[in-house]
Amino acid sequence: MNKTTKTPAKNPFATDVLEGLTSTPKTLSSKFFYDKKGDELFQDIMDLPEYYLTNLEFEILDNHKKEISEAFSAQEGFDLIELGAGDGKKTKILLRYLQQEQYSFTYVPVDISNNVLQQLTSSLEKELPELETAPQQGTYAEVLERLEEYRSRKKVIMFLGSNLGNLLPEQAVNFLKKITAAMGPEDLFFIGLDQKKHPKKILDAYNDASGVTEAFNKNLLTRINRELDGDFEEESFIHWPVYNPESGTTKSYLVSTKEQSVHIKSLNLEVKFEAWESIHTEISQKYDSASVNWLAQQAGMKITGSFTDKDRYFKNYIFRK
Ligand code: AVI
Repeated sequence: MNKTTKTPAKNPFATDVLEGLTSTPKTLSSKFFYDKKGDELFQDIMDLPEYYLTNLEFEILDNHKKEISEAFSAQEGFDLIELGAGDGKKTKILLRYLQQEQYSFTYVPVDISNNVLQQLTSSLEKELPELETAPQQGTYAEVLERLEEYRSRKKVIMFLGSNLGNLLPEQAVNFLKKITAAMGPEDLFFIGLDQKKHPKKILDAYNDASGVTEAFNKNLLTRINRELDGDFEEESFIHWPVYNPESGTTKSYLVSTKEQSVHIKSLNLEVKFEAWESIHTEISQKYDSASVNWLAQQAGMKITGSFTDKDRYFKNYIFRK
């Protein structure tokens, strides 16, 4: 008789938590911030006075929409593929302008969250009813593979909000290499990257006075408690972001304020914390011209244009193959 062993379906969150909390030093991955509550908290972060990134990118797109649209345009029209589309607030500036100026294009918003995509499409139906949209749900990796399908005309791939900064340098290069591989000679990659600036300005953006970013960071613990049957006490951890002006890296931590043990039932795991031991949860990289040139070169792309605000705090770049 044949014996079949059934392997339990892999849960990426469980795998990541197990690996991260049994490593030294302890880590958790920021990609798991974004459950329903995390999506809402990130929306609130974007409205914070300290979180300058969103408003500045909005302003850059608004001030330069004509030049950006001209760079995007192609005689046969183009597909505008946005990775991590979110609520589309910033993109709508471009979409509205492109439509008003009668550019021919299809908007392809990509997001891992079906919920986010549905909200975006219904708001677009109301605000820009004539817009041609083709939403795609999936991880960046899945969608990058599917980009093969968009070969019939020019592709403009957009990646706003300094989302690249949440990847470790090696992951960021691999991600960009995949984008390059999906691009033809006419295609563009349009990316927004937060720049190095006064360390206090950066630190304040990740340590807002009202505590929204703290709740966003701690939501990882709540998620472990809910989804993996854990017993983290959120009040026994503090949110602690640090910025290194040399590397341009902001790192966020959760620091245990006492010696404690946490039990995560579904992983059959007991995690011991020394007093003041940390869990590293997020990296938010800030860039300068040397680091952006390095990234482009590593990925096999050229920077052919850039747009910024009056303080040069944030930049949007056009990359080509
Ligand atoms: C989504 N990402 C670019 C944000 C950032 O700035 O790194 C996430 C975030 N983390 C804390 N505040 C905002």
